[in-house]
Amino acid sequence: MLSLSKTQTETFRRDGLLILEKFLDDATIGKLRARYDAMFRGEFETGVLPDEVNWQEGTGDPSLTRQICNGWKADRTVAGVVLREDFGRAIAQLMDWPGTRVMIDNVLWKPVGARSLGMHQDNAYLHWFDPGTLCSLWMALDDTSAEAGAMELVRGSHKWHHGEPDGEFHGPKDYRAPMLRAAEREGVEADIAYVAVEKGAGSIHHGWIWHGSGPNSGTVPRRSLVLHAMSSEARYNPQGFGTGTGPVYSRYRHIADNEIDENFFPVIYRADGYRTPGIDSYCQAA
Ligand SMILES: O=C(O)CCC(=O)C(=O)O
Repeated sequence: MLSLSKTQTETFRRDGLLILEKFLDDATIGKLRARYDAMFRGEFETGVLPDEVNWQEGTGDPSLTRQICNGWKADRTVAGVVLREDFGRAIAQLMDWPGTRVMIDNVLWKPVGARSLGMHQDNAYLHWFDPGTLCSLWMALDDTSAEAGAMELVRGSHKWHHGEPDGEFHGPKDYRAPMLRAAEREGVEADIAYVAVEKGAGSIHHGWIWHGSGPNSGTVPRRSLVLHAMSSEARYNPQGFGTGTGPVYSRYRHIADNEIDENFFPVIYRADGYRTPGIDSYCQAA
């Protein structure tokens, strides 16, 4: 059960991030790892394809981080973690939201020798919904270290200029360059927090926090699962459909209104006790 103290909430509001102690048990981690093997082989348990499949065995570039987005739609073991109510409650508490919806999950696997992930601000890609802000829970499925390409979060950078997408995400030569340009513009030194934690631990970051990670020069893979959440109140903003990740995720729009359909972006927690109907039985079927 993930539950955050008042002090952690205050720290999050000041720094835009929290490093968390272990909150996922080893049995769950073992099951997730087995599902990662299957998904990157192209085996999708529910028969539904994830929204983005950026890497598959046999065709994927071995020097890149393997990535699948919205694995919860394809695999109920992943769904059982991503759709947890306590995760939604913790995020709503930090962001002062009435509730929490899943915007996207990331199934990530950075093997030994893989290149970096470019530093970016998540919200820069999200003009297609309003309020276009995320809060993300990053879960380590392996012990992580700076050497093995741990995620790097820049403390306080959620209060910097809100920029536009800048640079490559997968395997850029200089993964910190866009963030360093932003720091120079602010006239500050970047204060980097490494998410160097044991498996089952992780971090939470605000959608305007600069983050990314270096190459995996260690001896173990770095697998992780990320829940990127938006407010339960979020609505589509059609003016942003053509920008950032809009072209992918606006395909679930209603023709008649700007409601975001819960079947594709489920409400996992709301202060009045509401959760999207069916998600608990969907997860239990795993
Ligand atoms: O795992 C990483 O290094 C970066 C992941 C990321 O961009 C995110 O969780 O928002």
